[in-house]
Amino acid sequence: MTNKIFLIIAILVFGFSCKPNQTENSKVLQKGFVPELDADSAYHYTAQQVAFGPRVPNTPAHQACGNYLADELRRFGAEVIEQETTLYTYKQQAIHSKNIIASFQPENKNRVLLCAHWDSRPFADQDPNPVNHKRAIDGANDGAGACGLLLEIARQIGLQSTTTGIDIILFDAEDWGTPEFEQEIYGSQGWCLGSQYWAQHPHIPNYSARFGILLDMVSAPNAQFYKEYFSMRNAQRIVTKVWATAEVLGYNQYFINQEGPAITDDHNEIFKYRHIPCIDIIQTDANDNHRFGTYWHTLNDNMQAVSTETMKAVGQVVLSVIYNEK
Ligand code: AHN
Ligand code: ZN
Repeated sequence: MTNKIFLIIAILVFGFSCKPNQTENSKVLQKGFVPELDADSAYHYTAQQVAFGPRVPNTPAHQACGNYLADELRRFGAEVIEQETTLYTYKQQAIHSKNIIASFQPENKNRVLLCAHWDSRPFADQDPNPVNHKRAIDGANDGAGACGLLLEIARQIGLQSTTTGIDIILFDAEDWGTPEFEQEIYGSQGWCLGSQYWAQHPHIPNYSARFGILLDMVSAPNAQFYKEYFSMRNAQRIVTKVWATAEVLGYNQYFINQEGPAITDDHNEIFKYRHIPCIDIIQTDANDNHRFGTYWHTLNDNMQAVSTETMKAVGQVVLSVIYNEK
């Protein structure tokens, strides 16, 4: 055998033997850099929001918290647009709404969208005690937790940039859906007002992104996230990627590999008007008819409903997905 032929054979044998025996899941995780999410920092940003009091539109707490969120996102290096408008509730009450849009690498055409709602519900209409039904909730898990996590993700992006551009949108006026005590009069509309507005009036004409991830109620202790129905229908590829990433990271007690219920939420507005495949990571309880956990729309949705373990799981999965996006 000549040296040349030997060399070619050696290269071929070496090449094939080095081909990694990849499982479906290990393909989702390349070796690239992924920062470590600091769950204590996410918890802190959550507590800061809750400390303003319920962030109900048309209240001073809402206005102050909106300014806090926009200022923090700017401090992390994002370009921030505060999209303010008047919207109308199920009762046709005018509310002052502000979507907060934070962009990293705004000139980059390849974009990923992360979002959550930052308002808190004006009614604890699921509270076990009916005297509380017209009181506003802290919304620690339902609102603040997801925004706290997105602030921490923004801080990480500011320290070490991703390959794609990232937009973080904090929607307002998500949680003004017709309360149960008034459903007979008004029907069941009124959710997702801020995202409906943004999706029809994006901050950039014809705005698009490769995909979107909505976080909603992602901080309760022992939360479980099922593959939500509309996410599967409209963005199955993203659902698969996110749940496979969770599995590789060892978070499959949170991210359950089963299909879940169909949920009215901001992701559907984004798909409907902007045609961006968008998933919803949202807690449901399979043992309770897939309702959203025991804190949901009650006065118990306070800082007790926030766990750094759950936030770490969700935040690390999201970071892994966006830092592996080339
Ligand atoms: C419904 O209750 C129909 N959708 C849940 C949307 C929501 C409320 N997310 C948080 N709060
Ligand atoms: Zn809610």
